Amino acid sequence: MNYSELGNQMNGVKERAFSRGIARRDFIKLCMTATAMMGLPMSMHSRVVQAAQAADKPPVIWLHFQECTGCSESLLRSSHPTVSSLILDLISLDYHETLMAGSGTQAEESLQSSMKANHGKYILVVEGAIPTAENGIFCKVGGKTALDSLRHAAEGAAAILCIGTCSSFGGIQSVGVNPTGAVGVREIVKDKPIVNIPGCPPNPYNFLSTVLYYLTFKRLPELDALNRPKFAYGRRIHEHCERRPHFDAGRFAQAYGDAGHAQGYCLYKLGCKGPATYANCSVQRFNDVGVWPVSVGHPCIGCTEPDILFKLPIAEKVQIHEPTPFDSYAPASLKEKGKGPDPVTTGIVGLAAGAIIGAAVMMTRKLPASVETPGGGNGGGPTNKGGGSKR
Ligand code: FSX
Ligand code: SF4
Ligand code: F3S
Repeated sequence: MNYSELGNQMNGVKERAFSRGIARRDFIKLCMTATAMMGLPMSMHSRVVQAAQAADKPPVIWLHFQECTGCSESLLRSSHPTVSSLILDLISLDYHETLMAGSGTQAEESLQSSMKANHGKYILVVEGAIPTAENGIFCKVGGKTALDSLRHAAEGAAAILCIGTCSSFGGIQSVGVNPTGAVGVREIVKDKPIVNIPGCPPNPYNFLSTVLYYLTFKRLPELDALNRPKFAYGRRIHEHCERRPHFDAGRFAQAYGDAGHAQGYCLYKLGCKGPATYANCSVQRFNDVGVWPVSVGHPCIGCTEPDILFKLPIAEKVQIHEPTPFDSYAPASLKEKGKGPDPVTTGIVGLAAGAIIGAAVMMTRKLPASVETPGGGNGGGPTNKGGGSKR
């Protein structure tokens, strides 16, 4: 599908403004990016758009436990508000402790009535780990322990989305001696489909794409062995890193602020965990300016990996499994001197091996201003059992 065909297709979709004021052009861009992120062909874009416009919004109950609320913050405080706006338009957010206006008894009643009215149909989003030591007394909301609240809410959920590494794997409060016995949802709930969207915090696009996939196909996306959507966590960061040509050429920053660091050399010797971390940060990046830890000179600390984040020292080097580059990488000699490899060239050449994400993201950036799009509500539905397949 070329730009012109896409524009015609979108102009043919019934125009409807989003209640939160998302411009039609932004709506197209978000859906295109999400479609590409999900690894779907661009021809599926219209299906994603239709699902995003459907009238029925799935009820969502969002619980907070042991965490810093950075997951909600990163989603809601983005410099570009359309991702959060779209998410909030796609779902019916019945309960979210940090967003809802009500409090105390009123909030508790809202939670209980939504769970009762939507039993078996709602999506449960969990943010934060669950303390299990001493019957979970270390985290209580509304007089109930997180442990009891999770078990009760999980009972009537169609599926559970764990946003962030805390609810996925236990996160920072679970490391070391773990005095509160903090664990992720998967250690407690065994009989519901669970999707883990780790990251500390995770990229909002990964959450958005998971919700859109669910709305579009009425099932959960394919998952890896850690219940992470393969479309977002199927590859190691190292595979598409803009510093990869330097790694392949043996050019490493040896210390923060040295000449190699300043020139964008590989951060492996500073402890970068990219070679062992499955995530799409190097492709999808964060915020409008498109940064991610490695792009601003900090080694990846493996925040999507249960056995790396806060468990391996930042400076410790991980084992390299693939010392030689794939044929599809941009040659290391591209910028032998100067600032380092061009990230766009590296990203696109690297992605030619299988991902269409980069190309589609570039496409959305080039979308002509004249292409407009509708907005609207959504659809929900039952789910499958998700995944558990190997990476
Ligand atoms: Fe955990 Fe989320 Fe890290 Fe914080 O709430 S994944 S501590 S960024 O924000 O749960
Ligand atoms: Fe990029 Fe880190 Fe791999 Fe170096 S080790 S190429 S900085 S992901
Ligand atoms: Fe986390 Fe590493 Fe990405 S630290 S944000 S997985 S670059």
